Formats: sequence, structure tokens, C-alpha cells
Amino acid sequence: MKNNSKPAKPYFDQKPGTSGLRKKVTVFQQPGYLHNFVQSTFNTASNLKGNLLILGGDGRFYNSQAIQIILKIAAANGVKHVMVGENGLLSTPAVSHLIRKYNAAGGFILSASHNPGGPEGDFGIKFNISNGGHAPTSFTDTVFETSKTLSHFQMTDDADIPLDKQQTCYMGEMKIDVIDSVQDYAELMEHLFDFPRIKQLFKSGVLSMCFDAMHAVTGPYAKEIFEKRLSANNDAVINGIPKEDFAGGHPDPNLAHATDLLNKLNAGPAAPVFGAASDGDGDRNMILGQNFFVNPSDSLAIMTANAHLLPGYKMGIRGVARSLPTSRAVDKVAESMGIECYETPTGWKFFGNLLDDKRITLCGEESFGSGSDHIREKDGLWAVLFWLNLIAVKKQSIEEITRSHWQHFGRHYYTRHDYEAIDSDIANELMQKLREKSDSLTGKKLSGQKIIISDDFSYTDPVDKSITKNQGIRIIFENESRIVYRLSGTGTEGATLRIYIEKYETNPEHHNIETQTALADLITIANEISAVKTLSGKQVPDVIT
Ligand code: G16
Repeated sequence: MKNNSKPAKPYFDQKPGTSGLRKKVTVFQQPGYLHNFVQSTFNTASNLKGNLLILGGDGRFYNSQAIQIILKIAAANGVKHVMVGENGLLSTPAVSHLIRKYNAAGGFILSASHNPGGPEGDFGIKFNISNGGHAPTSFTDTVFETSKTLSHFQMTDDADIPLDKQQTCYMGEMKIDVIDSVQDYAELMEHLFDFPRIKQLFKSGVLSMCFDAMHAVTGPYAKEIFEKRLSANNDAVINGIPKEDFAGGHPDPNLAHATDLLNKLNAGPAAPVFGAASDGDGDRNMILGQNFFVNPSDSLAIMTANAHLLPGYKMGIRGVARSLPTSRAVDKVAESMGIECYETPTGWKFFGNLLDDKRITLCGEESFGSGSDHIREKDGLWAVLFWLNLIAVKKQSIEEITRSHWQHFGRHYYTRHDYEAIDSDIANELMQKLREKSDSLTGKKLSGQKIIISDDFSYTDPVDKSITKNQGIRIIFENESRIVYRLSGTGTEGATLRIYIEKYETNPEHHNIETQTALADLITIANEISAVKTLSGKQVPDVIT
């Protein structure tokens, strides 16, 4: 038997963040860096041996090389069968679905999500477990500990496998299927939504759309689903060819980065009536109408209120969940429906237990993520189809649907201010000062409003009772306004401070104020409490969403 054992170089910086290990490409290109992380994962996930593994990524720079490395490590670690996407492409939701559909032991997703790509950009790797969802913290902690002391990794010396066509081949005894990246996922979507009804609306010309794939992984998925299966307008998908560097763009579906889409949607009466975008790996979404933006927190609330109108959810929904910084718009809907609304820390992994335990059907986050129990990841194209189906049922525009929701439930004005690439020590100092200050704020009045809760958010998982502390400083006012501060867990340069600000307004006559104006007083308070300008040296946030 061949000796596949090679000496490993331990690394000390492989602690996964909010969603897997994300670093500069140049970090991943260090000798044995990826190998170290992957072998540590194999050591931790003993069930991979003799079983099926799903493998794919968002097509960014280093995707193909990483796939070949992982295949050889998988073969040497006794994996029986690997399904890998054609050209190495699989969206994050598609991986989650394939794991569940084919009873895989797990899957590797290669992506740094919405972070820029290319040789100077970011790369990332994440391991999803057999339920299709993120590995829990206990698992990633073990991987991290292993990666610091690993002495050897196992890897065959086989030649690279061609990934540019669908085929079945072998690496030693390990079977490799290079599969259609889109087929299984598109079938799942057809099962959840009323495709004939949406198609009819496209064909009648009443509905037209523009989906910006941002030169990332969703291009082939969007073309198959929107243009082929739903007969949308011919130019429905823009930037639909995946590129290693996302054509120099930043594949982040928000108002700051999806500028091609915004220009199309704001181009006057001939503009498409519906717009959407997704990110690098296809799990985020942004929803737009003509000159109208749907805040992701509102999107979750509107989905919750209307899910029963769509085929996949016609039996109603069990409960919902949102992350701490996501606005409390969905709480109002849950309350009126008499269902449970869970508040979790940031990170899709916290929804996993709630979904597996059948406590919730829908979940979402302010960071342009929404999803349901159909998989264990957030799902960009699913959200787009949800909205298309809703338009087809309600025969209303995006703006009309959103405004009537506000009229009924009230409007949560909401914004997030990001201060990026701050020195990590300064960012930690800022958070520590806030933590120290937060207790004494409870009961005080600011701008005439009493603070009823001020603390550092801690979460007890209702299923496994695990406790996750220090998840963000929250300041809640008597009139339901709220400020939340936390440091991002996905950046690759210094620290990113996120300040989330929201205000609840029930009077429809006050639903037309520009968001930053509506929140101006709270923004001032948030800046003053944190002393963000003094400490960061920045007078304005780098990104406002
Ligand atoms: C990941 C996580 C999300 C989280 C987002 C932002 O998304 O899966 O749960 O909300 O990061 O996290 P942070 O605020 O810590 O940067 P993605 O799309 O980057 O995988």
C-alpha cells in the first residue's frame, strides 16, 4: 500500500469566524496551509471515511487548485465517493441541498462569500455537516486545536481530475462524479414555488426582471431558472458568467456594490419591475422594485406574513428566527400570528438546531440573508423566487406589497453603519468600553427616551442548552428604538465595527421619510455613546446599508 503521509506545517491562525475560515488568497497559498485545515477537518469528522462528500465553490481565484488538493486528501483519507460541481462550481445553498438529498457525510464549500476575489482578494473554506448546515462551534474548535499541532497530512500523488465536463472517474478507489451544478437545486426550487404561475406573468409581459449575478456563482443557476424554466425576459440575468475575480467587482448584493442593477432598475418607466442580486456563493439576496429597496429585515417579516400563500409553505409556518441585529419587524408579524420568534446571535449556524428541531420554518438576517427549512443555509435565489411568487399571487408591485405591510404592522426604519479595517486593538477597546458602560445605561434617558435594556447579548440555545456569550451590545429604548454594536466575524483586514440602528413607526403618515433622516437622532446617540469617531479616527462610516 502506498504511503500517502506527508509532513504538515502547523498553523496557528485557522480559527473559523462567523462562517468558516476566510483569509487573503496569499495566506491560503502558503505551503501546506489549506492541507493543514482540510486534514484537521478529516481528523475531526471521522464519518467522512467510507462515505460521500460534496465539494464545490463559488469559482473565485484558487477554487480549482483547492478542489484538486481536497480531492487528493479525500482519497488518501478513505472517502468513498465525491460529488463535485462541474468547473468546480456549486453555490452554498446547492451544497447544502446535495448533502441532504444524497445523504452525504458532509461537504466543503470554497468561498469567501461577498468578499472580493482575485490573486489579491480573499478565499475561504467551510465544512458543512450531514444535516447540510454549518459545523457547530464545538466541531470548529476541535479543527482549530488540531490545526495547531498537526504533524502529518494524508494526500495521494494522483494527477488532477478534469472538471470541465460532467463525468465519472476514479482516484484510486474513490469514485468522483463531476455533476451538473444546477439541476438538483433547480428541481428543489420548482417543488417549492408556483413556477407555472410566475411563468404566465412573465409571458404576459406584466412582469419583467433583472437579476445581477455579479459575475459570481449564481449566473448559471439564474439563467436556468429565470430564463429557461420561467421564460423571463431574455436579458433577465446580467453579469451571469462566473469570473475568478468577479470581473474586478465586489460581489456583495447591497446598495453600495450592486450598481449595475441599480442603474437598470432606476432607468425610468422602461425599467424592469423587479430587481435582485446575489453574492459570491449565492446565499445572500437583495430585492428591489423600481426606485425601491426592500430592507432584508422587512423582507423576512413580509415573507413570514405571506408564506402560506406559496405552495411550499401552504401548511403554514411553525415559527421564525432572526439574528440579534436584524430589525424586529418580524417579531410584530410573529406576535400577530401567535408563533414563536427566536432571537439568535449573528451566524446562520445558530438557526441549525431550531430548524432540525422543527421549531422554525423561516429565518433571516439583516446581512441580506433569508432562508427556510428546505436546506440549512441561507438561500439567495430561493428568496428571489419567493418574491416573484408573491408578486404573481398578489398582483402587486414590490413597493405596494412592502407599503401595505408597513401600513398593517408598522415600519421599522433600519440602517447599518460599518467602520471597516479599524485597528483590532482599538476596536476591542471600543467594545470593552461599551460593555463597561452598558450596565449603567439601563434606566437612563437619552433624547427624552428611557433605556429599558442595555447589555451584552447572550444566547441559550433552546435545543442543546449551549450558551453563547458576548454577542453584541444592545441598547433598547422604551419606544422600541434600538442600537446594537458588534464586531464582524467575516472580515480579513483589521476589525469591522458594525452599528445597527432601528426605530419603530406605526403612523403611516410618517412612513415616507428617507431612512438616514428618520434615524438621524439615534445615529447621533449611537456615535456619541461609542465615541466611534474619536476612537476609529473616521468621521463617517465606510459603508451604510
Ligand atoms: C456570514 C454568516 C451570516 C452573517 C454574515 C455577516 O454570511 O453566514 O450569518 O450574518 O456572515 O457576519 P458578520 O457581521 O460577522 O460579518 P456570509 O454570506 O458572509 O457567509
